[in-house]
Amino acid sequence: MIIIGEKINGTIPKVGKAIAEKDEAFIRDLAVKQAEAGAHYIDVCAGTSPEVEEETLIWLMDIVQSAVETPLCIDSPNPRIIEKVFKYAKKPGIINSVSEEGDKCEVIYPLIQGTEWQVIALTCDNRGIPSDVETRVEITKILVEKAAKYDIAPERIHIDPLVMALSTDNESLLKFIETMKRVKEMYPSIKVTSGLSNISFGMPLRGVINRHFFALAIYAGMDSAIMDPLNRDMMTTLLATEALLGRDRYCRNFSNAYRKGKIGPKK
Ligand code: THG
Repeated sequence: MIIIGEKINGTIPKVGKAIAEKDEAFIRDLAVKQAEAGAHYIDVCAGTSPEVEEETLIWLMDIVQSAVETPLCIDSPNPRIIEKVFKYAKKPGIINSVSEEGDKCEVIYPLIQGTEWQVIALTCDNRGIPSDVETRVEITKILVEKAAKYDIAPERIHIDPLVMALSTDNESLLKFIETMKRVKEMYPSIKVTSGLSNISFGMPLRGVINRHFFALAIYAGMDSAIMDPLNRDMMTTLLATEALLGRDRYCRNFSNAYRKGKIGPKK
């Protein structure tokens, strides 16, 4: 599982406060802790007003890059902001995200052409977020075909089918899995990703729902997750599920993580 650490996000109240107060140590600590917990990429999202988004992102990127070697996942709804901050990244990471809304692909794809950058592609367009499998598959096709024009191969694309809340769509997980299967049939080397908390909106025991969603999505072939690697229960679910699926020889990862106190009850 490719882990994209989500904690440096200005929409989380404590992080928003740290950004407002220019608390460098707080951000640095989040970067170091997520890297130590196993994040392969560190998501940076300003979550500020548009006027200060660019400077905030650059500030966040600088702190993370001076604290850890882990590559960035640059998270902004505005492709023009991503275009502006892109040059401050010291090594290839992930752009979060493009979609079929507006001219996102036309701005981002040329930026990463001829590089090793990857991109998260959301299955939505100017009509909004589809809840059916068919439209998600159709949008995926367009996103991948456009990418090919810039020599961006499917293996550099993480499709994010934008999971709906289970409380509003009872078939949300089933549709996510069906979309993943159809997308991978078309493009076997493509990656599928998701956040892990949308599924449980409006429900009690959200953590339980999120973790079981994760286990089932892993089984169904999800490649990457935008998640909190400091959430011990979630990391326990990840390692347990991978062991159960025969992806952890001699259960070594699971046992080592336990021995080091990374999973299970806090020592
Ligand atoms: N898809 C893509 N990008 C995304 C999302 C997605 N970016 C933003 C968001 N969704 C993912 N990021 C977050 C960040 C923080 C939280 C949820 C999603 C959050 N954090 C709590 C905290 O840190 O205090 C609790 C986390 C926990 O312990 O589980 O709520 O869907 N492409």
